[in-house]
Amino acid sequence: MNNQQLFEEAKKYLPGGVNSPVRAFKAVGGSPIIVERGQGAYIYDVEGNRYIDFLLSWGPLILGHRHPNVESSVKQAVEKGLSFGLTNPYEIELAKEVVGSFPSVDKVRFVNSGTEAVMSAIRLARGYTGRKYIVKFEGCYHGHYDSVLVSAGSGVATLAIPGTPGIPEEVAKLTFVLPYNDSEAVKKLFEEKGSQIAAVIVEPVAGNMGVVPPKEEFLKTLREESEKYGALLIFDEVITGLRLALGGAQEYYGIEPDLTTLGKVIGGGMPVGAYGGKEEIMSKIAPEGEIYQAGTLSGNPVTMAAGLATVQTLKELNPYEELDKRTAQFTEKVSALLKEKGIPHTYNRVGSMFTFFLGTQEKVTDYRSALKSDTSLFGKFFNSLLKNGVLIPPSQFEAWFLSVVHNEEILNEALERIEKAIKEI
Ligand code: KE4
Repeated sequence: MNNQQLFEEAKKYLPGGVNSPVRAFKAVGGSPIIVERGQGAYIYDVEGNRYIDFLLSWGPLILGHRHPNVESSVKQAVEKGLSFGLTNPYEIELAKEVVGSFPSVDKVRFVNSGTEAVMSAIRLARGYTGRKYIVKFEGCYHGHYDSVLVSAGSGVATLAIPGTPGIPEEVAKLTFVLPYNDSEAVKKLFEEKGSQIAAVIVEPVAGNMGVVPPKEEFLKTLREESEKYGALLIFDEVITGLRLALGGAQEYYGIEPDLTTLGKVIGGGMPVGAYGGKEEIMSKIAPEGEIYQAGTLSGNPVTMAAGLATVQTLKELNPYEELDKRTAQFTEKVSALLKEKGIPHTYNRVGSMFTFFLGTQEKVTDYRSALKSDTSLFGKFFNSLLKNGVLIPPSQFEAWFLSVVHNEEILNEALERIEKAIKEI
């Protein structure tokens, strides 16, 4: 069966034919591709079409598809069994690596998704502080956990409203939503409600409204204000952890949070999440402390083996400077191609994560400015790229990625294909 037929088949058994909404290509139109396999910088659909992959599974594949170190480590683990429900050496090894890479993390707990990491970190923050309110930022996504799947209320610092049916307003009302990069709004909210706030959670570099870097002072303000009022600062580094640096955005910007959530890269492509922080806070988690959190497949040996091989390979390669340079050159060239064709756009990049916002030339510094982009033009761009063998995220408001195997030759081929795609928009 071809892509279309398989998608029809999928729709008989899976809501919308997918296991995660964005995969249905609703934001860009057209019928989604069904992926048969990946190799290095490429993925192949069931029809055998090859795409240069800038989606990279939404972030985990910083080493590209099927890196030999990861694959052999997973094979070794599989030959010993898939799951034991008791502690195995791999999870101890990976915990050691995470603690070694993040100075702010004395102890870490593995879970099975970024959502689960965020849910657990917020419960821990509420249990540790005895407070119930949390703060998040418009345009930031922290997984599909009720307390963070909320939208901004009417005013700036008003209580949130449910982001989807199924979330009781009583739950949404325990979350404040502020504009990203708005330090004044942060100071004002803390002045009014600081003593009731358990935690502030932030993507230190936003990836889910498209890439939006933190303004000078923003992260510092969050650190100072939360410190001042006894709230915990949670850096959601599910995307940025081991992406921007081995120690994530907190290393990159030199700001230490109280808790960190991780995912994606630390599982090397296998289902994973993690949360960690200072001993003083993490010691409150069961069975050491009383705040409960658990999971059948947490610390799964095959997942841990994939993550361990990924982290160890990143430590060997230390690819961050080279990735930063190569991505800078690549994005400059894509921008030149768009300019040549007279397509209005702006782009943001931090290290090897970046987003082109089409149809707008206003710098994108928060969710409101991101919304100024032309999503139907983006849809045309996406589908023209796909037809020319280039895969980017099927939504304007996501991050594109490079991997260590996106070498000069592949990027030059990508640029030729992008140029052709732009001409065909
Ligand atoms: P998961 O539960 O999807 O593993 O992680 C949730 C999450 C938490 N925090 C951040 C900063 C995230 O970016 C995510 C998940 N990212 C999206 C795409 N940017 C996942 C893609 C999808 O939902 O299919």
